[in-house]
Amino acid sequence: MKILKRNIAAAALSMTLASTGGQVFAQDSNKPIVIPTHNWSSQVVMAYVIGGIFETMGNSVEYVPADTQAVYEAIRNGDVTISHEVWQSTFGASFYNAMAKGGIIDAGTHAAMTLEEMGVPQYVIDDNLCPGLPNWEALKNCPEVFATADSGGKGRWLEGPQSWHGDQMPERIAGLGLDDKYMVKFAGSADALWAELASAKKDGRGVITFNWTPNFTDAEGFVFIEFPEYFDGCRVGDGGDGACGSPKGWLKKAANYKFPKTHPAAYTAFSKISFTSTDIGQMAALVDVDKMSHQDAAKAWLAAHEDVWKPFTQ
Ligand code: TMO
Repeated sequence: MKILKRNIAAAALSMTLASTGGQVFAQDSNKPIVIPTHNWSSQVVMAYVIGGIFETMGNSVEYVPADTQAVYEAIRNGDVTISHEVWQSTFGASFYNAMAKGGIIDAGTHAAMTLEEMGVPQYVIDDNLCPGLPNWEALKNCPEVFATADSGGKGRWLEGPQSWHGDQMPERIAGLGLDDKYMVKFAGSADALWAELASAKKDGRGVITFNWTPNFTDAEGFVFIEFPEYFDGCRVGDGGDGACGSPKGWLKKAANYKFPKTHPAAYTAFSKISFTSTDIGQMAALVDVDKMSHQDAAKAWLAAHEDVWKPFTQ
């Protein structure tokens, strides 16, 4: 009993209390909050945006480049503190696999709805380069429109880096019975997708690439192909035949399970953070259209949108 009492007293003493806007927080640890950076623009800008928000609250932050799938295991183990863009289609499985092992928590969902899907630039539809698009069945009649020098006479799907999806797109092509007419090429980077879209537009030629929304391309117009509707279990990795499109999905935040305890004020702010499609499109455009560095883009975004982020800290 005596020992128990002493422990409680010690715990009470070590908990310095701070008050913000009516809420009382135990003070955040001065250990850095570790934020991962990945290989698409909005994610990196948002890393610095959220890090900047934490810094205004007196926290220290650290950025680490991280693999987009392995990061959930790193968060579970505590090597990385948060993930601020958990896209359902590409990373939902890795997130929930890590959660099932214990150590990673769901820290809420952004307002933005997401889609990560193959599609074509708006002019492909407007100029009727493949009549019947965006319905996927139209693809059967025009592989030659999407053929390139390296596609062996088939139509080419330019997929993102393989670390995002694994073999889902080759498996989908097979599942849909399109494999005698289409092939997949993996891009080395997001920038390679944007370079190919720019080059195809200059020539007015047909092109199919992986893309997603929210993104900077929303402003110009990008049309996602409409595949058979997604359902749980339709992918080859989940036991299905792969003949389905991507889910109209969520965008979540994740955290190591100790983060609410070590940094209660920062965690509370992180749990409130909810970006819209507009916010995320702006973050990407500052880099991919305006050609700013990720850090400068984050600074500019924070300076211009205090009305959006200040309430998360209150
Ligand atoms: C994860 N991503 C937004 C690139 O599809």
